[in-house]
Amino acid sequence: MLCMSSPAITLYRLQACPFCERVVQKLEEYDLSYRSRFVEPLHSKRDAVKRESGARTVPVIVDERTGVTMSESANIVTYLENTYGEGGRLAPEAAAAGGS
Ligand SMILES: N[C@@H](CCC(=O)N[C@@H](CS)C(=O)NCC(=O)O)C(=O)O
Repeated sequence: MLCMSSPAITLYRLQACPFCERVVQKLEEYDLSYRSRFVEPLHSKRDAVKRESGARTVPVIVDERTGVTMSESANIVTYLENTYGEGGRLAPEAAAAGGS
């Protein structure tokens, strides 16, 4: 369930991971609040992320607003652009217009 104090977006990430930083940059560009979950550096111990996405690589994003769970940084960036970027279906101007 969503509530005001818990961000809709969770980012599974690793310190100093350039793929994760690409996603962070996009989230910040769109001023989206998100929660970071830092995964175990050891690949074999990444069960939490494997349960979410089916893979052990990060970044992984879980967006409770849309029900999307996704890995692969390039796909995540495209998803964020299409959803929250200019003209995106949940972009601020679409929300302000009361779009469905
Ligand atoms: N093609 C993936 C590459 C992601 C990737 O290689 N992430 C690293 C961390 S920077 C990882 O999780 N590698 C798996 C591993 O370390 O076993 C993407 O663009 O998201």
